[in-house]
Amino acid sequence: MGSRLDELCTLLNQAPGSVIIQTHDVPDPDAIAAAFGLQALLRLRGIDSRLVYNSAIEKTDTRTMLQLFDIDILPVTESPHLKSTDWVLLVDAQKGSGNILDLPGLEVAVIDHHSLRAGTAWRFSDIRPEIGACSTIIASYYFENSLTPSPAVATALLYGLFIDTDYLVRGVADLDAEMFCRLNHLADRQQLRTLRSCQLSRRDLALYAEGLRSVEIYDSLGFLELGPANDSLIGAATDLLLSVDEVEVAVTYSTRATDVKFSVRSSRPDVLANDLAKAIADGIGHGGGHGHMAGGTLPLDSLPRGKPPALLIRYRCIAFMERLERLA
Ligand SMILES: [Mn+2]
Repeated sequence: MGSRLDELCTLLNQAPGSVIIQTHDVPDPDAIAAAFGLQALLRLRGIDSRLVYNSAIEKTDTRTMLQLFDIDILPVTESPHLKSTDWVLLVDAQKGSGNILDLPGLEVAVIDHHSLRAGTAWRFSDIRPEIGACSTIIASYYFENSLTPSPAVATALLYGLFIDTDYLVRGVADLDAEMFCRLNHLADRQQLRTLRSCQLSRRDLALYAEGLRSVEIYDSLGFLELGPANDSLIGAATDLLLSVDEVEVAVTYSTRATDVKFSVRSSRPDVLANDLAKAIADGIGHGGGHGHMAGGTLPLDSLPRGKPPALLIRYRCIAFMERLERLA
């Protein structure tokens, strides 16, 4: 029996055109690390690939990763070479999840740690929702095949693992902990400190300051409203809100040019963040993620008239919590 990597390489060796590794839109450190780690791994097996993402890289630490590790990833808009004969491998995302652009090529393979989306056929799939970071799965492909990641790949994967698991406290599986130990031997500590020290921009800080004044808490449910902010900042603000003593379920939202972006965190085992995200977006947008960490988007033109997002989101969250209590 070959390994999963063997299986993937056998498939990709039949590609009629280029192999493209695609992350979800607005890639975060875990998505970038997983794509970078996989590209280097495939190269060890003689398979060349190109990295592509859609939209923007918004966070300063994610941008710094590209420089620090010399990661060659281009936005779709700067990738005119994309063809319908390409084979696309998705990392940290799945087709149809609302946060991934459909490229001209054929999506043949996926490696992800989000919950399985039904109705998509893959020629290779490794979807493990119980794992804390996609970087962990990529790291395991190295060690299972007795391969050693380069210091740059190990450091990137370790940072991706840190960010998605909130420094090993959120959704950590045994495999995450094991890969932490193995990557930790190989990673560059100074580079990790560099990344840790550039997570916020000054503009982010100003948005935070304003957002913190908006916090409202009802029982264990906390709300925070941010000005027009990027996805990563919205996620980070929700982590901060969850760290407030009384708050066990945290919801942050931000009204932007064309949509309302929201993020959900839950430390309560009976409240699944992804279920709450789906309830918030029900019929008007997209929502999903993990049990501890989720989010979604509501396009502005799909919002019911006369109901400001702040009211709509509060109403839907409170209704969700009441429904849970009735079922309990
Ligand atoms: Mn991830």
